[in-house]
Amino acid sequence: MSNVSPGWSGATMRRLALILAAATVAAVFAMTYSPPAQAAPGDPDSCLSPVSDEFNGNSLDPKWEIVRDVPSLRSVGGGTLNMMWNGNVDMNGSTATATNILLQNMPTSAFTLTTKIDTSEAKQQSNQVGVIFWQSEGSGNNNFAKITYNARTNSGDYHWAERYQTVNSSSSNLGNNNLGLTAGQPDEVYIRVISDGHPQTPSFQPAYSTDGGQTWINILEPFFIDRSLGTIKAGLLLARGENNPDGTARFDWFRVCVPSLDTVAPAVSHTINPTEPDGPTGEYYLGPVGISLGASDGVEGSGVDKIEWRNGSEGTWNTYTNALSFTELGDYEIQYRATDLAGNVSPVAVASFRIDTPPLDPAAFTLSLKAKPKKVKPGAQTKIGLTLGNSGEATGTNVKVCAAGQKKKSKIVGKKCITVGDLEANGTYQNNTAFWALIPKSNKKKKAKVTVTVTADDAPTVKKTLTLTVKQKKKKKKKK
Ligand SMILES: [Ca+2]
Ligand SMILES: [Ca+2]
Repeated sequence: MSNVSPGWSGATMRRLALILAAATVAAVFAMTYSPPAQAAPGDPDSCLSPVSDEFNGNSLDPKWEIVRDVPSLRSVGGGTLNMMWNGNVDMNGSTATATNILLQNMPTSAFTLTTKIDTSEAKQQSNQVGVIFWQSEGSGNNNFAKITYNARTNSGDYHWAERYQTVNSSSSNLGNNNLGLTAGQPDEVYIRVISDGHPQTPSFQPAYSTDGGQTWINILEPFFIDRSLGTIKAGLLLARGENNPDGTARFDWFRVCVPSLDTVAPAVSHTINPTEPDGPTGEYYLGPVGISLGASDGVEGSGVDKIEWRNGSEGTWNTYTNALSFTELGDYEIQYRATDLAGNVSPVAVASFRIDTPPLDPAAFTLSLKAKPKKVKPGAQTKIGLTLGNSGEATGTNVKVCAAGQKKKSKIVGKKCITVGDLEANGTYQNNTAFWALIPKSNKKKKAKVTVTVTADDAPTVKKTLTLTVKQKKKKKKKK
């Protein structure tokens, strides 16, 4: 295999190894075939093939083929297929003795097979219950694979999940094994197998779940079946009942999902972090805002292929991989949608939010004013300098400073307003010749005021008054 290009996937390598070992089909298939996206479990209404069975009614649907039928050890009732163990029988290597093996032809395209099993009476040592793939039986001609939940102890302490494939009556060198002892013996087990529909040597990835299908644990690597060894049938299996002659395994359903039969789009959802706007008024976010997108195609849907998103109602869609994070100020309308493996696209959903700056603290702006000279004669001018500080947490935006005189007593000459622009948090603005104030000649008073006003977006107005001393001529004392 040393000449194989390094870009080949592990599955291709294993498939090729199987093909070379079997030496039955052209290896070129393995080199040119790119499998479709694999199906995953879903909703019963969405992608069930005709071989699925909910086991309703009181008798086994005649669509099932039965190998070594023992009618007394099987029944349908109470919504389940009830199967009893039958001595020390098995399906492994040259042994093909298990009774009541139920089989149907599997789809030749990609599919996901899932079964739900009540294992509450499957807790004696070596009891095996699960799924079998079956092509043929006979001397040197045993071709099948069992994927089973195996109760390892009578005490209920341990179980394991196992996969044993037999090709031409041998189960050697096929990567067979179990997952090792796992604590406990659950009352309910799901077994699932995903096949990629390869035209010659489809792959089969087994997995099992003991938490109602929430968490799936792969049972070893995928195995491969050579179609040239016979039509691939699959169904249900019990084996190794010698310690549990009265035990029963109950199959709630047997579902085979074919992605092309899925006509139901995934359901989508999002979460936003923080969950509530953290701006002071609770109407907007200060940022950053995290958006996590999710999609579910149900228990027997074909599975979510991708989630896409964009900001706004136009533009190209981005494929979602990780949680999104936004920090820039603005109004957001995050549109998103999900597509399943059958190509069904969900309606567009929207996550809307705004990121904005907080209003400035009323105490954020500090303003000091200085007149030079401080004492001004009527008819003269004085320059007014100012120092503006921003001690708040937020930037002061569009900061503007304006000065106004006092009626008849002072007047601003020249520019009356100064545009400061943005004033950073903990920033200062200084202008020693900000304004010029004129004291009119007509002012006979001793004081004159100048009012300076600071405005900014999202900030309260700050006003400060500077009082000037008017230097009036001293009246000459009349000579007596
Ligand atoms: Ca059922
Ligand atoms: Ca679907």
